[in-house]
Amino acid sequence: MANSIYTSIQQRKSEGKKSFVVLIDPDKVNEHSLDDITLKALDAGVDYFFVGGSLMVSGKMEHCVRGIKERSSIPVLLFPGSPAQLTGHADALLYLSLISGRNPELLIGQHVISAPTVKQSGLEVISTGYIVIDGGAPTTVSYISNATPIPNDKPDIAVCTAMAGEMLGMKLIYLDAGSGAQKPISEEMIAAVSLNTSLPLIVGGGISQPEKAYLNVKHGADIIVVGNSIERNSSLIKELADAVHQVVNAG
Ligand code: 1GP
Repeated sequence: MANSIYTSIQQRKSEGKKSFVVLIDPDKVNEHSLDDITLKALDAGVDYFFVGGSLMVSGKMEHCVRGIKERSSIPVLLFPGSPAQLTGHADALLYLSLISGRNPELLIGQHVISAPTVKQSGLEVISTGYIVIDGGAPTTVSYISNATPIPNDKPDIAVCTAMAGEMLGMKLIYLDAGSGAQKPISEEMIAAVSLNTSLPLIVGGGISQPEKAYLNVKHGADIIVVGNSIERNSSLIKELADAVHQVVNAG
């Protein structure tokens, strides 16, 4: 199992480069919108696609991943809400453990059940400490996970959770306010987590403005993920990617 995607993420971080990710929910796209999003993503220099969601009703995961791969060379990482969303057609799997929650199924239970399938898939597996922050109102992830999100005004809890994830050997930290969050994660919380861990830091949930994406990377996020706003207006892809890519840190 090659390590090429994670190596590229680490390399970009060590060079101070910021990455922009378009999140695709297979329930929300069709052939036409996939054409549109992949074209715009290629034009904007999008770094990765994430594909998945906390709840998927269509069962179109594999079809969607293949559709993206046929249309672009941008790496595709699975961001699965459950083991049912696994497909070997992607380039890598964010192997998420919901370390902000206390639901044992999402900390380790589903991993045990899916471990043989994951191993056989040949996917590059990237162990990810998944930290859900209160986005101002219940989101699909906060409801489905049956786990309390971290209050958005408690950066210390997020910091300690991320530190624990790093010391447990996780390779990425993902701070998520949940898809369509009313309130994206504060720059204060992003800065605190970034200062206290050395892992690449992914931030997503409720980001709709290029200015917010810019501020997030300025405050230490390495990878910005946007889904909902792009589903509503795909022209945002270029503005968001440009806002993220304009920030380069000194390593
Ligand atoms: C959700 O972080 C992602 O898990 C992206 O959120 O859909 O609100 O952009 P949005």
